[in-house]
Amino acid sequence: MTDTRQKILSALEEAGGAVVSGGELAEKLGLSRTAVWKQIAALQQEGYQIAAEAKKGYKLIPGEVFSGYEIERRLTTKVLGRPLYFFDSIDSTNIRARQLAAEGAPHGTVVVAARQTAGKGRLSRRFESPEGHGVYLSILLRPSLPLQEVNTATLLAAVAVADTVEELTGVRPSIKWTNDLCLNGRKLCGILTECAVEGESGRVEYMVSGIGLNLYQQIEDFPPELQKIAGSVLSETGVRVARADYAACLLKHFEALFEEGHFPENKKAVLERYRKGLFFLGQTVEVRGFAESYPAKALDIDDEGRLLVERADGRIVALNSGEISIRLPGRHNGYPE
Ligand code: BT5
Repeated sequence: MTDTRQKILSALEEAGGAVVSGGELAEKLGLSRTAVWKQIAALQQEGYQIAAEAKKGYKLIPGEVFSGYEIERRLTTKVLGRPLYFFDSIDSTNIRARQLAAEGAPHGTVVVAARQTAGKGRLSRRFESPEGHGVYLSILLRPSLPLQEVNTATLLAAVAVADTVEELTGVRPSIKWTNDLCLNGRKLCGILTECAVEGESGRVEYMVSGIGLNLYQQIEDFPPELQKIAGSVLSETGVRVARADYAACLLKHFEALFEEGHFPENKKAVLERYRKGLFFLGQTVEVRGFAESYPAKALDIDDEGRLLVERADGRIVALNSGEISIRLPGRHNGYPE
């Protein structure tokens, strides 16, 4: 957003909903009244509701605007979101972040969208990302991490989202291994981490942590096949907070864990917080692999972020997320996998 436009917006905001005359704005900014009017029209185009009152001036009508500018003005981070790319609509923020990575975009680059037409879940599943209902965001990281640490880095994202929802609503979602966040058994958030690895050295070139968070849907807004399993922060807590606040708050929490905590030096602490958030440890779950499905008791997460389960014959196995999905007994209504 241009400097002049920002100044006009600030003047309208400072007026707290009162009318500000065009002449006053023009004088303050050294513009003609026509130039002010053009800037107001541009602000309206960007989504701000501004009423023009004949012979009086302009007033800002409160309302949520989700844009790159609204996120950036709330950012408290040093690294994440600098730079930040915002799209009203895009195929997938993960796809865009990977393209940017290939073009040399720096560590900390963030891509945010108000809507995705091809939001990706794991194993080519689809993540519903409708306009006006959530935040879809990807963070590009260029950590110097060995490949085996990438898995635990993905768990960090779940802790950061839980911290965010808790800060903004007072309610902490639980984590369903590996990376779904749930409230009242409904999935609010999915996380997809993708990475590029150099073949010879096994060095991680970059990773993209993609986070999709349902904020405002009511259950009937979800497609029928998701109505028993999905929820939004609003449907489960009754709290509605602006999407720009969520995006900025999420980047703050992610940065606190990843940058300030110097991941992986703080890995133990991250894993501890992750474990605390998990909601089915100690319970019997159904493990569904490509080849077989079996009941097992969920015991713990190991230091690589794998789920340790005890099979009926007493054998303890460590499960990787890519190959396995978990169902809770009694939730065969299609509980999120
Ligand atoms: C995930 O996969 O949940 C990871 C989703 C990651 C989405 C973010 S959005 C920003 C970034 N850009 C992308 O393109 N992706 C990332 P998975 O665990 O495989 O779960 C997918 C399954 O969740 C689907 O098969 C549905 O059953 C369910 N699902 C789809 N959309 C949902 C939604 N909006 N809310 C809750 N559940 C959903």
